[in-house]
Amino acid sequence: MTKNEIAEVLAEIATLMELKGENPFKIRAYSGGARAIEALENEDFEKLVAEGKIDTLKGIGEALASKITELHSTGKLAFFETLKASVEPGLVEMLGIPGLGPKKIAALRRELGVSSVAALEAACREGRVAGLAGFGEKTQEKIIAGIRNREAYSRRHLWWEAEGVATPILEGLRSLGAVKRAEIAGSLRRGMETVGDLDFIVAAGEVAPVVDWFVSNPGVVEVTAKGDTKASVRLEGGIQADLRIVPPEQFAFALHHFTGSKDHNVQMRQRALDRGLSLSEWGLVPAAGEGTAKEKAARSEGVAAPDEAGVFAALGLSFVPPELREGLGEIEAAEKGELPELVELGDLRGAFHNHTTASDGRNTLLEMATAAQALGWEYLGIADHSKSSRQANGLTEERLLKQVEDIAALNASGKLRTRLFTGTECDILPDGALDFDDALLARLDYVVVSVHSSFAQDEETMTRRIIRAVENPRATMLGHLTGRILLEREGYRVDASKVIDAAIANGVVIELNASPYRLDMDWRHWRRAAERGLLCSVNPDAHTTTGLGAVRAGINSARKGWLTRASVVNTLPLGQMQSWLSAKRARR
Ligand code: DGT
Ligand code: CA
Ligand code: CA
Ligand code: ZN
Repeated sequence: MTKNEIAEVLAEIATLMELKGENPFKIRAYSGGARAIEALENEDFEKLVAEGKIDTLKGIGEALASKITELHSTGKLAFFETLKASVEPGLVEMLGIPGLGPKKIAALRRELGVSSVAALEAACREGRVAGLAGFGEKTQEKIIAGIRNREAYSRRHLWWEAEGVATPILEGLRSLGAVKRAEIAGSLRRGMETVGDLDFIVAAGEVAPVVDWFVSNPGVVEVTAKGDTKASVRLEGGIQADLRIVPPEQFAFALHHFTGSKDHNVQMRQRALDRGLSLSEWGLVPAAGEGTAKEKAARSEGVAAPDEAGVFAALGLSFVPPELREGLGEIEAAEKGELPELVELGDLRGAFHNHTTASDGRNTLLEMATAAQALGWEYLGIADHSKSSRQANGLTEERLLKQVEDIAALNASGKLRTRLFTGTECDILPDGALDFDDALLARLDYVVVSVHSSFAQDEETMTRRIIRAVENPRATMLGHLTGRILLEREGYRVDASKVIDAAIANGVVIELNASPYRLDMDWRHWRRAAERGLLCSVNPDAHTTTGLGAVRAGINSARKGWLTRASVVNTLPLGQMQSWLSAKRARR
Protein backbone atom coordinates (compact mmCIF):
# COMPACT_ATOMS: atom_id res chain seq x y z
CA MET A 1 0.00 0.00 0.00
CA THR A 2 1.09 3.53 -0.67
CA LYS A 3 1.52 6.21 1.94
CA ASN A 4 -1.79 7.88 1.14
CA GLU A 5 -3.74 4.63 1.18
CA ILE A 6 -2.29 3.77 4.57
CA ALA A 7 -3.20 7.21 5.90
CA GLU A 8 -6.77 6.64 4.69
CA VAL A 9 -6.99 3.32 6.52
CA LEU A 10 -5.72 4.92 9.76
CA ALA A 11 -8.24 7.75 9.45
CA GLU A 12 -11.00 5.22 8.84
CA ILE A 13 -9.94 3.26 11.92
CA ALA A 14 -10.25 6.47 13.97
CA THR A 15 -13.75 7.07 12.58
CA LEU A 16 -14.90 3.52 13.23
CA MET A 17 -13.59 3.64 16.80
CA GLU A 18 -15.37 6.91 17.33
CA LEU A 19 -18.60 5.39 16.04
CA LYS A 20 -18.18 2.68 18.64
CA GLY A 21 -17.60 5.30 21.34
CA GLU A 22 -14.13 4.08 22.25
CA ASN A 23 -11.41 5.76 24.28
CA PRO A 24 -10.65 9.25 22.87
CA PHE A 25 -6.91 8.86 23.44
CA LYS A 26 -6.78 5.73 21.34
CA ILE A 27 -8.83 7.43 18.64
CA ARG A 28 -6.52 10.42 18.58
CA ALA A 29 -3.51 8.14 18.17
CA TYR A 30 -4.90 6.89 14.84
CA SER A 31 -6.08 10.21 13.45
CA GLY A 32 -2.79 11.81 14.53
CA GLY A 33 -0.84 8.99 12.91
CA ALA A 34 -2.76 9.44 9.67
CA ARG A 35 -1.90 13.14 9.59
CA ALA A 36 1.74 12.47 10.46
CA ILE A 37 2.38 10.17 7.54
CA GLU A 38 0.24 12.24 5.17
CA ALA A 39 2.58 15.15 5.80
CA LEU A 40 5.62 13.14 4.69
CA GLU A 41 7.04 13.09 1.19
CA ASN A 42 6.59 9.71 -0.49
CA GLU A 43 10.33 9.06 -0.64
CA ASP A 44 10.86 9.89 3.03
CA PHE A 45 8.01 7.62 4.05
CA GLU A 46 9.35 4.72 1.97
CA LYS A 47 12.81 5.25 3.42
CA LEU A 48 11.57 5.24 7.02
CA VAL A 49 9.57 2.06 6.46
CA ALA A 50 12.47 0.35 4.70
CA GLU A 51 14.80 1.20 7.58
CA GLY A 52 12.22 0.17 10.20
CA LYS A 53 12.28 3.67 11.66
CA ILE A 54 8.66 4.70 11.24
CA ASP A 55 8.25 4.82 15.05
CA THR A 56 10.76 7.67 15.24
CA LEU A 57 8.05 9.93 13.83
CA LYS A 58 6.35 12.21 16.30
CA GLY A 59 2.95 10.79 17.22
CA ILE A 60 3.64 7.26 16.03
CA GLY A 61 4.29 4.70 18.71
CA GLU A 62 5.47 1.13 18.42
CA ALA A 63 1.99 -0.41 18.07
CA LEU A 64 0.96 1.99 15.32
CA ALA A 65 4.29 1.56 13.56
CA SER A 66 3.81 -2.20 13.31
CA LYS A 67 0.32 -1.71 11.85
CA ILE A 68 1.70 0.73 9.27
CA THR A 69 4.41 -1.75 8.34
CA GLU A 70 1.87 -4.54 8.01
CA LEU A 71 -0.32 -2.41 5.72
CA HIS A 72 2.70 -1.36 3.69
CA SER A 73 3.95 -4.89 3.05
CA THR A 74 0.68 -6.89 2.83
CA GLY A 75 -1.96 -4.29 1.96
CA LYS A 76 -4.10 -5.74 4.76
CA LEU A 77 -4.57 -5.33 8.49
CA ALA A 78 -6.41 -7.95 10.51
CA PHE A 79 -7.21 -5.43 13.27
CA PHE A 80 -8.92 -3.16 10.72
CA GLU A 81 -10.97 -5.99 9.20
CA THR A 82 -12.22 -7.11 12.63
CA LEU A 83 -13.06 -3.54 13.59
CA LYS A 84 -14.98 -2.94 10.36
CA ALA A 85 -17.01 -6.10 10.84
CA SER A 86 -17.93 -5.03 14.37
CA VAL A 87 -19.56 -1.72 13.35
CA GLU A 88 -23.17 -1.72 12.13
CA PRO A 89 -23.26 -0.68 8.45
CA GLY A 90 -26.15 1.70 9.15
CA LEU A 91 -23.87 3.80 11.36
CA VAL A 92 -21.30 4.10 8.58
CA GLU A 93 -24.09 5.08 6.20
CA MET A 94 -25.15 7.86 8.56
CA LEU A 95 -21.73 9.45 8.07
CA GLY A 96 -22.99 10.50 4.63
CA ILE A 97 -25.61 12.77 6.18
CA PRO A 98 -24.37 16.37 6.26
CA GLY A 99 -23.98 17.64 9.83
CA LEU A 100 -23.61 14.21 11.38
CA GLY A 101 -20.14 13.21 12.58
CA PRO A 102 -19.07 9.99 14.28
CA LYS A 103 -19.45 11.45 17.76
CA LYS A 104 -23.10 12.45 17.21
CA ILE A 105 -23.86 9.11 15.56
CA ALA A 106 -22.38 7.26 18.53
CA ALA A 107 -24.63 9.29 20.84
CA LEU A 108 -27.71 8.49 18.75
CA ARG A 109 -26.83 4.81 18.91
CA ARG A 110 -26.19 4.91 22.64
CA GLU A 111 -29.15 7.04 23.71
CA LEU A 112 -31.84 6.09 21.19
CA GLY A 113 -30.68 2.72 19.90
CA VAL A 114 -30.75 4.13 16.36
CA SER A 115 -28.60 2.11 13.95
CA SER A 116 -29.95 2.83 10.46
CA VAL A 117 -30.84 5.88 8.39
CA ALA A 118 -34.50 4.84 8.35
CA ALA A 119 -34.60 4.51 12.14
CA LEU A 120 -32.89 7.88 12.48
CA GLU A 121 -35.44 9.52 10.22
CA ALA A 122 -38.28 8.04 12.28
CA ALA A 123 -36.66 9.23 15.52
CA CYS A 124 -36.39 12.76 14.09
CA ARG A 125 -40.02 12.76 13.01
CA GLU A 126 -41.08 11.66 16.49
CA GLY A 127 -39.03 14.53 17.95
CA ARG A 128 -36.84 12.20 19.97
CA VAL A 129 -33.57 13.52 18.55
CA ALA A 130 -34.24 17.13 19.55
CA GLY A 131 -34.47 16.07 23.18
CA LEU A 132 -30.94 14.68 23.31
CA ALA A 133 -28.14 16.67 24.94
CA GLY A 134 -26.13 18.48 22.26
CA PHE A 135 -28.81 18.12 19.53
CA GLY A 136 -31.90 20.39 19.72
CA GLU A 137 -34.65 21.32 17.24
CA LYS A 138 -32.29 22.91 14.70
CA THR A 139 -30.05 19.87 14.48
CA GLN A 140 -33.05 17.60 14.17
CA GLU A 141 -34.37 19.62 11.22
CA LYS A 142 -30.96 19.66 9.64
CA ILE A 143 -30.75 15.89 9.85
CA ILE A 144 -34.14 15.47 8.17
CA ALA A 145 -33.11 17.82 5.38
CA GLY A 146 -29.76 16.05 5.13
CA ILE A 147 -31.42 12.67 4.67
CA ARG A 148 -33.61 14.06 1.92
CA ASN A 149 -30.67 15.78 0.18
CA ARG A 150 -28.61 12.65 0.42
CA GLU A 151 -31.24 10.88 -1.66
CA ALA A 152 -31.14 13.64 -4.25
CA TYR A 153 -27.35 13.63 -4.30
CA SER A 154 -27.07 9.90 -4.75
CA ARG A 155 -29.29 10.12 -7.79
CA ARG A 156 -28.08 10.19 -11.35
CA HIS A 157 -29.02 13.10 -13.55
CA LEU A 158 -30.34 13.43 -17.07
CA TRP A 159 -27.64 14.32 -19.59
CA TRP A 160 -29.64 17.38 -20.61
CA GLU A 161 -29.85 18.78 -17.10
CA ALA A 162 -26.24 17.95 -16.31
CA GLU A 163 -25.11 19.69 -19.46
CA GLY A 164 -27.16 22.74 -18.54
CA VAL A 165 -25.34 22.94 -15.22
CA ALA A 166 -21.91 22.17 -16.65
CA THR A 167 -21.81 24.61 -19.55
CA PRO A 168 -21.73 27.87 -17.56
CA ILE A 169 -19.08 26.39 -15.25
CA LEU A 170 -16.95 25.42 -18.25
CA GLU A 171 -17.32 28.92 -19.66
CA GLY A 172 -16.44 30.39 -16.28
CA LEU A 173 -13.30 28.27 -16.05
CA ARG A 174 -12.24 29.22 -19.58
CA SER A 175 -12.62 32.90 -18.80
CA LEU A 176 -10.08 32.74 -15.95
CA GLY A 177 -6.70 34.25 -16.75
CA ALA A 178 -4.76 31.30 -15.36
CA VAL A 179 -6.66 28.73 -17.44
CA LYS A 180 -5.06 27.59 -20.69
CA ARG A 181 -7.50 24.82 -21.54
CA ALA A 182 -10.65 23.47 -19.94
CA GLU A 183 -12.93 20.61 -20.95
CA ILE A 184 -15.75 18.54 -19.55
CA ALA A 185 -14.80 14.87 -19.29
CA GLY A 186 -16.61 11.81 -17.90
CA SER A 187 -19.97 10.39 -18.90
CA LEU A 188 -21.28 13.81 -19.92
CA ARG A 189 -18.64 14.07 -22.63
CA ARG A 190 -19.36 10.52 -23.72
CA GLY A 191 -23.00 11.54 -24.22
CA MET A 192 -24.43 9.04 -21.75
CA GLU A 193 -28.18 9.35 -21.24
CA THR A 194 -27.66 9.85 -17.50
CA VAL A 195 -24.70 11.30 -15.65
CA GLY A 196 -23.47 10.56 -12.13
CA ASP A 197 -21.22 13.55 -11.59
CA LEU A 198 -19.46 16.22 -13.62
CA ASP A 199 -15.73 16.03 -14.32
CA PHE A 200 -13.80 19.15 -15.32
CA ILE A 201 -10.21 18.96 -16.54
CA VAL A 202 -8.22 22.16 -16.63
CA ALA A 203 -4.70 23.03 -17.77
CA ALA A 204 -3.42 26.03 -15.90
CA GLY A 205 -0.19 27.72 -15.02
CA GLU A 206 -1.32 28.87 -11.62
CA VAL A 207 -3.69 26.55 -9.75
CA ALA A 208 -4.89 28.42 -6.65
CA PRO A 209 -7.16 30.96 -8.39
CA VAL A 210 -8.80 28.16 -10.39
CA VAL A 211 -9.59 26.08 -7.30
CA ASP A 212 -10.82 29.18 -5.48
CA TRP A 213 -13.14 30.14 -8.31
CA PHE A 214 -14.49 26.61 -8.60
CA VAL A 215 -15.39 26.24 -4.91
CA SER A 216 -16.89 29.69 -4.60
CA ASN A 217 -18.94 29.96 -7.77
CA PRO A 218 -22.59 30.79 -7.04
CA GLY A 219 -24.08 27.37 -7.81
CA VAL A 220 -22.01 25.66 -5.11
CA VAL A 221 -23.95 24.53 -2.04
CA GLU A 222 -21.21 22.51 -0.38
CA VAL A 223 -17.48 22.03 -0.83
CA THR A 224 -16.82 18.33 -0.27
CA ALA A 225 -13.09 18.34 -1.00
CA LYS A 226 -10.46 20.97 -1.63
CA GLY A 227 -6.82 20.31 -2.42
CA ASP A 228 -3.99 21.99 -4.29
CA THR A 229 -4.89 20.71 -7.73
CA LYS A 230 -8.36 19.29 -7.27
CA ALA A 231 -11.68 20.02 -5.66
CA SER A 232 -15.17 18.55 -5.44
CA VAL A 233 -18.40 20.42 -4.86
CA ARG A 234 -22.11 19.78 -4.64
CA LEU A 235 -24.14 22.06 -6.84
CA GLU A 236 -27.71 23.27 -6.67
CA GLY A 237 -29.98 20.48 -7.80
CA GLY A 238 -27.76 17.94 -6.07
CA ILE A 239 -25.23 17.19 -8.79
CA GLN A 240 -21.59 16.80 -7.77
CA ALA A 241 -18.69 18.20 -9.76
CA ASP A 242 -15.01 17.25 -9.68
CA LEU A 243 -12.24 19.56 -10.84
CA ARG A 244 -8.72 18.45 -11.70
CA ILE A 245 -5.97 20.83 -12.69
CA VAL A 246 -2.95 19.51 -14.56
CA PRO A 247 0.12 21.00 -16.22
CA PRO A 248 -0.52 21.76 -19.92
CA GLU A 249 1.69 18.91 -21.15
CA GLN A 250 -0.45 16.39 -19.24
CA PHE A 251 -3.77 17.81 -20.38
CA ALA A 252 -4.45 15.40 -23.24
CA PHE A 253 -3.69 12.38 -21.06
CA ALA A 254 -5.81 13.60 -18.15
CA LEU A 255 -8.68 14.47 -20.48
CA HIS A 256 -8.53 11.03 -22.05
CA HIS A 257 -8.29 9.27 -18.69
CA PHE A 258 -11.15 11.10 -17.04
CA THR A 259 -13.36 10.88 -20.11
CA GLY A 260 -13.25 7.11 -19.72
CA SER A 261 -15.12 4.91 -19.76
CA LYS A 262 -13.47 2.57 -17.34
CA ASP A 263 -13.72 -0.31 -19.85
CA HIS A 264 -12.22 1.81 -22.61
CA ASN A 265 -9.39 2.86 -20.30
CA VAL A 266 -8.64 -0.69 -19.26
CA GLN A 267 -8.33 -1.74 -22.92
CA MET A 268 -6.20 1.27 -23.79
CA ARG A 269 -3.89 0.59 -20.87
CA GLN A 270 -3.52 -3.04 -21.91
CA ARG A 271 -2.69 -1.93 -25.44
CA ALA A 272 0.00 0.37 -24.05
CA LEU A 273 1.44 -2.44 -21.91
CA ASP A 274 1.64 -4.69 -24.98
CA ARG A 275 3.96 -2.02 -26.38
CA GLY A 276 6.05 -1.73 -23.22
CA LEU A 277 4.33 1.50 -22.24
CA SER A 278 2.29 2.63 -19.29
CA LEU A 279 -0.75 4.82 -19.96
CA SER A 280 -2.30 6.87 -17.18
CA GLU A 281 -3.73 10.27 -16.41
CA TRP A 282 -0.11 11.46 -16.12
CA GLY A 283 1.13 10.42 -19.53
CA LEU A 284 2.33 7.61 -21.76
CA VAL A 285 5.71 6.52 -20.42
CA PRO A 286 8.00 3.47 -20.67
CA ALA A 287 6.74 0.72 -18.37
CA ALA A 288 10.30 -0.15 -17.35
CA GLY A 289 12.73 2.09 -15.48
CA GLU A 290 13.02 3.99 -12.23
CA GLY A 291 10.06 5.43 -10.37
CA THR A 292 6.31 5.70 -10.77
CA ALA A 293 4.47 6.67 -13.95
CA LYS A 294 3.79 10.05 -12.39
CA GLU A 295 7.45 10.63 -11.71
CA LYS A 296 8.45 9.52 -15.20
CA ALA A 297 5.88 11.85 -16.69
CA ALA A 298 7.19 14.68 -14.55
CA ARG A 299 10.67 13.97 -15.92
CA SER A 300 9.18 14.11 -19.44
CA GLU A 301 10.27 10.56 -20.15
CA GLY A 302 7.14 9.72 -22.08
CA VAL A 303 5.49 10.49 -25.38
CA ALA A 304 4.35 14.07 -25.88
CA ALA A 305 0.76 14.50 -27.04
CA PRO A 306 -0.62 17.97 -27.71
CA ASP A 307 -4.16 16.60 -27.89
CA GLU A 308 -6.13 13.37 -27.57
CA ALA A 309 -5.53 12.50 -31.21
CA GLY A 310 -1.86 12.38 -30.25
CA VAL A 311 -2.60 9.95 -27.42
CA PHE A 312 -4.40 7.61 -29.79
CA ALA A 313 -1.80 8.04 -32.53
CA ALA A 314 0.98 7.07 -30.11
CA LEU A 315 -0.78 3.73 -29.74
CA GLY A 316 -1.34 3.26 -33.47
CA LEU A 317 -4.98 4.31 -33.38
CA SER A 318 -7.08 6.88 -35.15
CA PHE A 319 -9.00 9.34 -32.97
CA VAL A 320 -11.92 7.68 -31.20
CA PRO A 321 -14.86 10.06 -30.66
CA PRO A 322 -15.80 10.24 -26.96
CA GLU A 323 -19.27 8.77 -27.58
CA LEU A 324 -17.72 5.51 -28.77
CA ARG A 325 -15.43 5.04 -25.77
CA GLU A 326 -17.40 2.32 -24.05
CA GLY A 327 -15.01 -0.58 -24.61
CA LEU A 328 -17.35 -2.10 -27.19
CA GLY A 329 -14.95 -2.67 -30.07
CA GLU A 330 -13.93 0.92 -30.78
CA ILE A 331 -10.23 0.23 -30.27
CA GLU A 332 -10.19 -2.67 -32.75
CA ALA A 333 -12.08 -0.51 -35.26
CA ALA A 334 -9.69 2.41 -34.71
CA GLU A 335 -6.73 0.09 -35.26
CA LYS A 336 -8.09 -1.07 -38.61
CA GLY A 337 -9.12 2.46 -39.60
CA GLU A 338 -12.74 1.27 -39.63
CA LEU A 339 -14.38 3.70 -37.26
CA PRO A 340 -17.71 4.90 -38.64
CA GLU A 341 -18.17 8.47 -39.76
CA LEU A 342 -20.74 9.30 -37.11
CA VAL A 343 -23.87 11.30 -37.81
CA GLU A 344 -23.70 14.91 -36.59
CA LEU A 345 -26.28 17.39 -35.38
CA GLY A 346 -25.68 19.51 -38.48
CA ASP A 347 -26.62 16.57 -40.72
CA LEU A 348 -30.29 16.74 -39.69
CA ARG A 349 -32.51 18.37 -42.30
CA GLY A 350 -35.75 18.10 -40.39
CA ALA A 351 -37.63 15.94 -37.91
CA PHE A 352 -40.78 13.89 -37.49
CA HIS A 353 -42.94 13.24 -34.39
CA ASN A 354 -43.81 16.70 -33.13
CA HIS A 355 -46.92 17.79 -31.26
CA THR A 356 -48.96 21.00 -31.44
CA THR A 357 -51.75 22.57 -29.38
CA ALA A 358 -54.13 20.36 -31.35
CA SER A 359 -53.21 17.55 -28.91
CA ASP A 360 -50.91 18.01 -25.90
CA GLY A 361 -48.32 20.38 -27.36
CA ARG A 362 -48.00 23.92 -26.07
CA ASN A 363 -47.26 25.72 -29.34
CA THR A 364 -49.42 26.10 -32.42
CA LEU A 365 -48.75 24.60 -35.80
CA LEU A 366 -47.46 27.93 -37.11
CA GLU A 367 -45.23 28.47 -34.08
CA MET A 368 -43.73 25.00 -34.42
CA ALA A 369 -43.16 25.49 -38.14
CA THR A 370 -41.57 28.88 -37.60
CA ALA A 371 -39.26 27.43 -34.94
CA ALA A 372 -38.21 24.63 -37.31
CA GLN A 373 -37.47 27.23 -39.96
CA ALA A 374 -35.33 29.17 -37.49
CA LEU A 375 -33.31 25.98 -36.99
CA GLY A 376 -32.74 25.87 -40.73
CA TRP A 377 -34.77 22.71 -41.16
CA GLU A 378 -36.10 21.90 -44.61
CA TYR A 379 -39.08 20.00 -43.27
CA LEU A 380 -41.07 19.35 -40.12
CA GLY A 381 -43.35 16.39 -39.54
CA ILE A 382 -46.42 16.91 -37.38
CA ALA A 383 -47.62 13.92 -35.37
CA ASP A 384 -50.29 14.78 -32.83
CA HIS A 385 -51.87 12.05 -30.73
CA SER A 386 -54.71 9.88 -32.00
CA LYS A 387 -58.22 9.65 -30.57
CA SER A 388 -57.63 6.88 -27.98
CA SER A 389 -54.99 8.98 -26.20
CA ARG A 390 -57.67 10.96 -24.40
CA GLN A 391 -55.29 12.01 -21.61
CA ALA A 392 -53.23 13.73 -24.32
CA ASN A 393 -56.24 15.31 -26.05
CA GLY A 394 -55.85 12.96 -29.02
CA LEU A 395 -57.38 14.10 -32.30
CA THR A 396 -60.61 12.66 -33.65
CA GLU A 397 -60.84 11.81 -37.37
CA GLU A 398 -62.50 15.19 -38.04
CA ARG A 399 -59.88 17.19 -36.17
CA LEU A 400 -57.06 15.30 -37.91
CA LEU A 401 -58.62 15.98 -41.33
CA LYS A 402 -58.92 19.65 -40.40
CA GLN A 403 -55.21 19.68 -39.45
CA VAL A 404 -54.32 18.06 -42.78
CA GLU A 405 -56.13 20.95 -44.52
CA ASP A 406 -54.41 23.56 -42.34
CA ILE A 407 -51.04 22.07 -43.19
CA ALA A 408 -51.80 22.02 -46.90
CA ALA A 409 -52.85 25.66 -46.69
CA LEU A 410 -49.68 26.65 -44.83
CA ASN A 411 -47.51 24.81 -47.33
CA ALA A 412 -49.32 26.52 -50.20
CA SER A 413 -49.20 29.98 -48.61
CA GLY A 414 -45.52 30.52 -49.39
CA LYS A 415 -45.10 31.91 -45.85
CA LEU A 416 -42.64 29.23 -44.87
CA ARG A 417 -39.40 27.92 -46.25
CA THR A 418 -39.85 24.80 -44.10
CA ARG A 419 -42.11 22.18 -45.64
CA LEU A 420 -44.67 20.61 -43.30
CA PHE A 421 -45.52 16.92 -43.49
CA THR A 422 -48.87 15.60 -42.30
CA GLY A 423 -48.79 12.74 -39.86
CA THR A 424 -50.07 11.25 -36.65
CA GLU A 425 -48.71 9.53 -33.59
CA CYS A 426 -51.22 6.74 -33.88
CA ASP A 427 -51.89 4.61 -30.81
CA ILE A 428 -51.15 0.94 -31.05
CA LEU A 429 -54.27 -0.49 -29.40
CA PRO A 430 -53.87 -3.32 -26.86
CA ASP A 431 -54.41 -5.95 -29.56
CA GLY A 432 -51.95 -4.36 -32.00
CA ALA A 433 -54.56 -2.74 -34.24
CA LEU A 434 -54.11 0.94 -35.11
CA ASP A 435 -56.31 3.71 -33.71
CA PHE A 436 -57.36 5.14 -37.12
CA ASP A 437 -58.71 3.28 -40.09
CA ASP A 438 -56.72 2.58 -43.24
CA ALA A 439 -58.46 5.15 -45.40
CA LEU A 440 -57.60 8.01 -43.06
CA LEU A 441 -54.01 6.85 -42.48
CA ALA A 442 -53.54 6.60 -46.25
CA ARG A 443 -54.16 10.33 -46.57
CA LEU A 444 -51.17 11.24 -44.39
CA ASP A 445 -47.57 11.74 -45.46
CA TYR A 446 -46.41 9.38 -42.71
CA VAL A 447 -47.57 7.50 -39.61
CA VAL A 448 -45.74 7.04 -36.29
CA VAL A 449 -47.18 4.11 -34.31
CA SER A 450 -46.73 4.11 -30.52
CA VAL A 451 -47.89 2.30 -27.39
CA HIS A 452 -49.58 4.55 -24.81
CA SER A 453 -51.79 2.10 -22.90
CA SER A 454 -51.88 -1.35 -21.25
CA PHE A 455 -48.22 -1.08 -20.20
CA ALA A 456 -48.63 -4.07 -17.89
CA GLN A 457 -48.95 -6.64 -20.68
CA ASP A 458 -46.46 -9.49 -20.43
CA GLU A 459 -43.47 -9.46 -22.73
CA GLU A 460 -44.88 -11.92 -25.21
CA THR A 461 -48.20 -10.11 -25.57
CA MET A 462 -46.53 -6.71 -25.84
CA THR A 463 -44.04 -7.98 -28.41
CA ARG A 464 -46.79 -9.54 -30.51
CA ARG A 465 -48.84 -6.35 -30.21
CA ILE A 466 -46.02 -4.09 -31.43
CA ILE A 467 -45.01 -6.46 -34.23
CA ARG A 468 -48.59 -6.53 -35.49
CA ALA A 469 -48.49 -2.72 -35.69
CA VAL A 470 -45.11 -2.75 -37.42
CA GLU A 471 -46.48 -5.22 -39.98
CA ASN A 472 -49.36 -2.87 -40.73
CA PRO A 473 -48.67 -1.42 -44.18
CA ARG A 474 -49.80 2.02 -42.93
CA ALA A 475 -46.95 2.26 -40.40
CA THR A 476 -43.97 4.41 -41.40
CA MET A 477 -42.09 4.39 -38.11
CA LEU A 478 -42.34 2.98 -34.60
CA GLY A 479 -42.32 5.51 -31.73
CA HIS A 480 -40.47 5.06 -28.40
CA LEU A 481 -39.89 1.29 -28.41
CA THR A 482 -40.11 0.73 -24.62
CA GLY A 483 -41.88 3.82 -23.29
CA ARG A 484 -39.27 4.23 -20.57
CA ILE A 485 -38.92 7.52 -18.72
CA LEU A 486 -35.30 7.79 -17.60
CA LEU A 487 -34.80 7.83 -13.81
CA GLU A 488 -38.57 7.59 -13.34
CA ARG A 489 -40.15 4.59 -14.95
CA GLU A 490 -38.94 1.36 -16.52
CA GLY A 491 -40.14 0.70 -20.01
CA TYR A 492 -42.80 -1.89 -20.73
CA ARG A 493 -41.50 -5.38 -21.31
CA VAL A 494 -40.80 -6.04 -24.96
CA ASP A 495 -38.39 -8.25 -26.90
CA ALA A 496 -36.41 -5.58 -28.72
CA SER A 497 -34.62 -7.92 -31.09
CA LYS A 498 -37.86 -9.46 -32.37
CA VAL A 499 -39.32 -6.01 -32.98
CA ILE A 500 -36.13 -4.94 -34.75
CA ASP A 501 -36.37 -8.02 -37.00
CA ALA A 502 -39.98 -7.19 -37.85
CA ALA A 503 -39.14 -3.55 -38.57
CA ILE A 504 -36.33 -4.54 -40.93
CA ALA A 505 -38.52 -7.12 -42.67
CA ASN A 506 -41.31 -4.58 -43.20
CA GLY A 507 -39.16 -1.59 -44.11
CA VAL A 508 -40.41 0.30 -41.06
CA VAL A 509 -38.17 2.88 -39.39
CA ILE A 510 -37.65 2.79 -35.61
CA GLU A 511 -37.37 6.20 -34.01
CA LEU A 512 -34.67 7.28 -31.67
CA ASN A 513 -36.93 9.36 -29.49
CA ALA A 514 -34.64 12.27 -28.64
CA SER A 515 -36.52 13.57 -25.66
CA PRO A 516 -33.85 13.75 -22.92
CA TYR A 517 -36.28 11.82 -20.72
CA ARG A 518 -36.59 8.93 -23.15
CA LEU A 519 -33.70 8.32 -25.59
CA ASP A 520 -35.61 5.28 -26.70
CA MET A 521 -34.72 2.98 -28.58
CA ASP A 522 -31.64 2.69 -26.39
CA TRP A 523 -28.25 3.32 -28.04
CA ARG A 524 -27.06 -0.14 -27.02
CA HIS A 525 -29.33 -1.72 -29.65
CA TRP A 526 -28.53 0.56 -32.56
CA ARG A 527 -25.17 -0.63 -33.81
CA ARG A 528 -26.22 -4.19 -34.57
CA ALA A 529 -29.68 -3.17 -35.75
CA ALA A 530 -28.30 -0.66 -38.25
CA GLU A 531 -25.73 -3.15 -39.51
CA ARG A 532 -28.64 -5.40 -40.34
CA GLY A 533 -30.37 -2.65 -42.25
CA LEU A 534 -32.65 -0.91 -39.77
CA LEU A 535 -33.25 2.77 -40.47
CA CYS A 536 -33.44 5.34 -37.68
CA SER A 537 -35.29 8.63 -37.38
CA VAL A 538 -34.01 11.00 -34.69
CA ASN A 539 -37.32 12.38 -33.43
CA PRO A 540 -37.55 15.21 -30.90
CA ASP A 541 -41.10 14.32 -29.73
CA ALA A 542 -41.37 18.09 -29.24
CA HIS A 543 -44.31 19.49 -27.29
CA THR A 544 -42.96 23.05 -27.48
CA THR A 545 -40.86 25.05 -29.93
CA THR A 546 -37.80 24.69 -27.70
CA GLY A 547 -38.47 20.96 -27.53
CA LEU A 548 -37.25 20.68 -31.12
CA GLY A 549 -33.75 21.23 -29.72
CA ALA A 550 -33.92 17.81 -28.04
CA VAL A 551 -32.44 16.35 -31.23
CA ARG A 552 -29.09 17.28 -29.67
CA ALA A 553 -29.61 14.60 -27.02
CA GLY A 554 -30.82 12.20 -29.68
CA ILE A 555 -27.69 12.72 -31.75
CA ASN A 556 -25.57 11.77 -28.71
CA SER A 557 -27.36 8.45 -28.50
CA ALA A 558 -27.24 7.95 -32.27
CA ARG A 559 -23.48 8.43 -32.15
CA LYS A 560 -23.16 6.07 -29.20
CA GLY A 561 -25.01 3.59 -31.38
CA TRP A 562 -22.35 3.99 -34.12
CA LEU A 563 -24.92 5.44 -36.53
CA THR A 564 -23.81 7.14 -39.72
CA ARG A 565 -25.80 9.59 -41.82
CA ALA A 566 -26.83 6.75 -44.11
CA SER A 567 -28.83 5.11 -41.29
CA VAL A 568 -30.69 8.23 -40.21
CA VAL A 569 -33.57 9.09 -42.55
CA ASN A 570 -34.04 12.65 -41.40
CA THR A 571 -30.63 13.57 -42.78
CA LEU A 572 -32.14 13.30 -46.27
CA PRO A 573 -32.62 16.63 -48.04
CA LEU A 574 -36.23 17.62 -48.74
CA GLY A 575 -36.45 16.28 -52.29
CA GLN A 576 -35.12 12.87 -51.37
CA MET A 577 -37.24 12.80 -48.24
CA GLN A 578 -40.36 13.43 -50.31
CA SER A 579 -39.44 10.66 -52.77
CA TRP A 580 -38.72 8.31 -49.89
CA LEU A 581 -42.10 9.05 -48.28
CA SER A 582 -43.93 8.69 -51.61
CA ALA A 583 -42.28 5.34 -52.24
CA LYS A 584 -43.39 4.18 -48.79
CA ARG A 585 -46.93 5.36 -49.42
CA ALA A 586 -47.10 3.62 -52.76
CA ARG A 587 -46.30 0.38 -50.98
CA ARG A 588 -48.88 0.75 -48.27
P1 DGT B 1 -20.66 8.78 -13.99
O1 DGT B 1 -20.05 9.97 -13.35
O2 DGT B 1 -21.02 7.71 -13.03
O3 DGT B 1 -21.79 9.09 -14.89
O4 DGT B 1 -19.56 8.08 -14.95
P2 DGT B 1 -18.11 8.57 -15.37
O5 DGT B 1 -17.70 7.73 -16.52
O6 DGT B 1 -18.08 10.05 -15.57
O7 DGT B 1 -17.22 8.12 -14.15
P3 DGT B 1 -16.42 8.93 -13.03
O8 DGT B 1 -16.91 10.31 -12.86
O9 DGT B 1 -16.41 8.04 -11.84
O10 DGT B 1 -14.93 8.94 -13.59
C1 DGT B 1 -14.59 9.59 -14.79
C2 DGT B 1 -13.70 8.73 -15.61
O11 DGT B 1 -12.45 8.53 -14.93
C3 DGT B 1 -14.19 7.31 -15.87
O12 DGT B 1 -15.08 7.23 -16.96
C4 DGT B 1 -12.90 6.60 -16.15
C5 DGT B 1 -11.94 7.25 -15.22
N1 DGT B 1 -11.85 6.45 -14.01
C6 DGT B 1 -12.33 6.74 -12.79
N2 DGT B 1 -12.08 5.76 -11.92
C7 DGT B 1 -11.42 4.79 -12.61
C8 DGT B 1 -10.89 3.52 -12.28
O13 DGT B 1 -10.96 3.05 -11.15
N3 DGT B 1 -10.27 2.81 -13.28
C9 DGT B 1 -10.18 3.30 -14.56
N4 DGT B 1 -9.61 2.58 -15.50
N5 DGT B 1 -10.67 4.49 -14.89
C10 DGT B 1 -11.28 5.23 -13.94
CA1 CA C 1 -18.59 11.59 -13.96
CA1 CA D 1 -16.21 11.98 -11.13
ZN1 ZN E 1 -45.77 9.05 -27.62
